This record gives sequence, C-alpha cells and structure tokens, in this order.
Amino acid sequence: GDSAAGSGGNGGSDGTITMGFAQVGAESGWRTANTDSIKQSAEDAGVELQFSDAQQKQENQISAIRTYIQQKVDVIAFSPVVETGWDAVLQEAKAAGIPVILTDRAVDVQDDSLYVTFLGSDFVEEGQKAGQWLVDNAAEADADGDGDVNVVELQGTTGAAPAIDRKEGFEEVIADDDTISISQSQTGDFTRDGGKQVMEAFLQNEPEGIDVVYAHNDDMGLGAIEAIEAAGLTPGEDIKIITVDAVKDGMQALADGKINFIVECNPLLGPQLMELAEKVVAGEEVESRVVTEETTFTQEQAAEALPDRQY
Ligand code: GYE
Repeated sequence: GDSAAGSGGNGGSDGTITMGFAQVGAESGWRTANTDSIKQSAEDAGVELQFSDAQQKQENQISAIRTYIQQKVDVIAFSPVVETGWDAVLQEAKAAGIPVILTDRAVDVQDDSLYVTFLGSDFVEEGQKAGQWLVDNAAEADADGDGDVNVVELQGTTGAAPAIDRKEGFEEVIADDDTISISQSQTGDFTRDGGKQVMEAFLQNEPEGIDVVYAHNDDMGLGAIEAIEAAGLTPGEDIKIITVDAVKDGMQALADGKINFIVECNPLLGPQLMELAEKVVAGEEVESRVVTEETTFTQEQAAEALPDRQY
C-alpha cells in the first residue's frame, strides 16, 4: 500500500480504505446511535469497516486495536472507554505506521503525536451548561423550600472523559451559588440499570431533601425516574432532573415533564469521521481537534424538536 503513514494497508492503492473501529460498548441510547452512524457512513463512503464492541472494558479495546495493527488496516479509530492507559498500544500503532483517530472521547497520553486528531464534544462545556441551568433555576429547583438546593449526581463510567469533564464543568459553575451543593455522587456506568440502582441507594440514604438529580447521560436519568416513581415521588416536580445527550427517550421524558433540562451531545459522528479518515490516509493535513456543535433543550423545546428527532 501507499498510504501516507507508510503502512502495509491498501488505502490509496485500490482506493479502498480499511478502518478498524474499537467501540466502547452498547451501554446507552447515545452509543447505539453513534454505532449506527459510524456503520452507515462507512458504507456510504465505501470504507471497509472492521468493528468491535468492547463491552465497556479497556482490555477488550486494547486487544481489538492490536488485532487491527496485525491486520494492517489503513486507519484505526476508537472511542476510548477511559482516559488513561493507552500509551503502549498507541506506540505500537505508531511503530506500525497506522494513523489513529480518536472519536467521541479523549485520551490522556504523554505524547500527543500518538494520534492524529480528536473528533468529539466539549464535555466540560456540557457540564457547564447543565450547571448554568441549575444556577438560573435554583429557586424553583429547591422543591422543599428549605433554602438549600440539594443535588445528587449520577456519574458516567469511572475514568471516562465525559464523566470526568461533565463533573468538572458542572461543579465549576455551581460553585458560584452557595445555595447549591452536591450531597451524593456515584457512578451509574452510563446505563439505565446503573442509574436506577444508584438512585435507589441515594433515596434510601436521604428519603427526604433531594431536590435535583444531575445525571451524566439520559439513560441514567431514565433509570433514576423509575427509582423516584417507585419511591412515591414525582420526577420533574418533587425532584428536578438534568441530563446530557438528548436521545429520543430522554427527549420524550423531557417533553412529558419528567426531566427538566437536557444538554445535547451529538452522537452522529460518522460522516465527519469518514471525511477525516479519507484525508488522513491520503496524507492531507487535518485539524488536531474537531469539536461538534451542540445545543440544549427545555421541556417546551423538546416537545417541539421530538417529531424530527432521528435518534
Ligand atoms: O454521553 C453516554 C455514553 O462518550 C459522549 O457515552 C459519550 C457518552 C454519552 O454512554 O450516553
């Protein structure tokens, strides 16, 4: 092959690019939409896709990437389940001359030349938007009117970029308002079941006085709704709920009044990923960071957006 990276891949020789994609898992509605987008855009772009699902385990992703290196794919793309622990395998890819594109989640590595570019959201900004809504609606969020806005937090997968950054952005903004504080914070692993179980425990620890749930994704928020209803409380009223993603089920719950605010995180990264891959394999320069554009939704906005929502 004559790919820019000088690998044994065939990108450029017969025009077909082979991409190895190591996906996080199938933990959420966001992830399903992301996987569909990647598969569909690979097909549309004529990219031959090798796809693996790591079931939220880093060791599975590492071995998938090693397989792609052995297969001499033209480009490796992956969404790292956690931020750290990638140096060795990325050095192996580099030594094999295979370019790496990060999608969705970032890595924390010493050497930034271990990947070509990172395509995905700004998760700190998402956390800030969630925090800003709460600061702006603090009086209303204090459902029991005791003057304290008591927040419980459902964190994403421990060590994952969106969990770390969404927590950081949110905390930074609510720090400006000393009526708001987080009383309990735990991981629900970005799953509906995880969100439900952790919320049950939160409610047991504090049967009264929880004003707000901040969930790092819709699925955990939807799980929390089940726990809140099972405890005889009304989600969206007795306890306000803020989530991130804006997948269909989340938007429906928002329009139904069970969630109060959603920060959008766009999973449709496939088309941009294929475009970047084609450029990278052709040896063209690409930006080292490509940030996706996103908005936020109130209950009224969700009701309006729902009919046209694709995922
Ligand atoms: O918000 C969550 C998923 O990495 C942005 O992972 C992604 C997150 C998304 O499980 O639903």
